[in-house]
Amino acid sequence: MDVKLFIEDLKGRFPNEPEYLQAVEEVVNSIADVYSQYPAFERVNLLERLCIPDRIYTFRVSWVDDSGRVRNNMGYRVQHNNAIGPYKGGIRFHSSVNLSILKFLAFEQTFKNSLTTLAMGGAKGGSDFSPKGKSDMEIMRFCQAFVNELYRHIGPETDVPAGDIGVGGREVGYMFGWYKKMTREFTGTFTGKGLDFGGSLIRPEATGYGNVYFLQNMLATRGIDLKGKRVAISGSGNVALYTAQKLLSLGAQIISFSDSDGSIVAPEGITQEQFEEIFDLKTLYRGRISEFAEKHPDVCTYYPRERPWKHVGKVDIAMPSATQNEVDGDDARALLAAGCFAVSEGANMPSTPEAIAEFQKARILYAPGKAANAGGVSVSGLEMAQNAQMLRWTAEEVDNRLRQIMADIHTQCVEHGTEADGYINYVRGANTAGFLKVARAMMAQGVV
Ligand code: NDP
Ligand code: 2IT
Repeated sequence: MDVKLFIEDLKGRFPNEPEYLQAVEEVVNSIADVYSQYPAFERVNLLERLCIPDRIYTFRVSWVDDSGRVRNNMGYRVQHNNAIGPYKGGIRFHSSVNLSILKFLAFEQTFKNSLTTLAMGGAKGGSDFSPKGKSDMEIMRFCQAFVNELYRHIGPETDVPAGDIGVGGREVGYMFGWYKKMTREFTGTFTGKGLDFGGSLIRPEATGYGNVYFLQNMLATRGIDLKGKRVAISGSGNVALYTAQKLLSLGAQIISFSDSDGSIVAPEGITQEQFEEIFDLKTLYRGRISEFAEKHPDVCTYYPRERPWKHVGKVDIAMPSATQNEVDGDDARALLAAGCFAVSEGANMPSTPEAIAEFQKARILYAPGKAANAGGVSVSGLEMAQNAQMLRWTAEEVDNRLRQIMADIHTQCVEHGTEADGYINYVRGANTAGFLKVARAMMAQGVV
């Protein structure tokens, strides 16, 4: 297969979708060798069918704000691939959302879900609606208007949405409520639900905890312990906060957080008490990270409009947990110069291709999001299993299964990504393992 020709063709057909093309290019480059070993794949043009989503729904979402004005946003659901299970993936509400971003996320989700060992296909949806500064009732009306269009296309065995940026327990609750009203059915069609109506214990924590478990597996390959390590985190939402919570419990130091307005850097690390203050600030009060810096100028410095990476000083580990393309080549070089020897991605595609090349050239431990952040969707899969059984498992049981799944994902990366010199190329490993399962299923199911 000619990778260059393949990518050029996709670029010609989807010229205005840079994030989608970036995600596809990375995967296609790393599976090209394996793909070529199976001529049967090429005969049925399997790769193209795997890269182009099965279908995309696009719709207008009209809702009424608190002043009585009618507002219009765009809504989308990208159903990428359901060869190994029902479509599954989160919903993102953020002003930056467009089709390119949701197509990249749905594409990545397909490989990630394949790695989880569970039966889930790949999807993603969302809207350019920004929840920031909206009242609770505005959020509710928006969620209802969004689901009023979406409900026809989803279902417990069809497509199961969940949270992502800007969508947490509150939004999932409102969407589930409207879905239930429209369909007159109580089913596990959304995951990340409240604990009283079918949600799974550990789902809120799962992405952050899972990323730390994956990191521990990576560190173990070099005999390194987390205790005392200095960790730079970006973001301060669901993924960032639970990553920090787990890291603190294991004795690591948290050096930074960020949000879309700027970053805080605490050179001596933050205490458990300070973490709890940040947790409440972001979850209970929906505040800005700058408010913590204003209150604690002795603990940290605030860098407005900056990402943390160039300001963290000496650092051992980076866990980008905000958004795509938030670590560029310069950031990667700054992290390496600061002593960083491991990067484990909580966000989806946070590192640019140039940054990934820097990490791999330096032979540091580098885990792409589709492996490292798969804990969230894994526990979503466990929530689906519990809903289907009408049962709820204990926190301990879910957490143990999560640990096992992250270990299994790590094993798959080692199996498919170990290079001749022993370096584990987690990008190649994750892409290859994720690809092969979906590819085998597609081959078995014919051209559909
Ligand atoms: P949240 O909405 O809870 O938090 C997102 C955080 O990232 C906030 O601190 C937000 O700041 C910041 N952020 C968002 N967009 C930008 C931007 N364009 N520039 C700078 N900062 C930004 O989302 P999650 O924590 O759930 O998601 C974070 C990342 O993790 C995303 O990439 C998501 O796709 C990924 N992910 C999430 C999973 C989950 O289960 N929730 C599972 C796997 C991956 P602000 O508040 O200012 O917007
Ligand atoms: O990117 C992701 O894996 C998520 N946002 C979680 C998706 C899910 O269905 O739980």
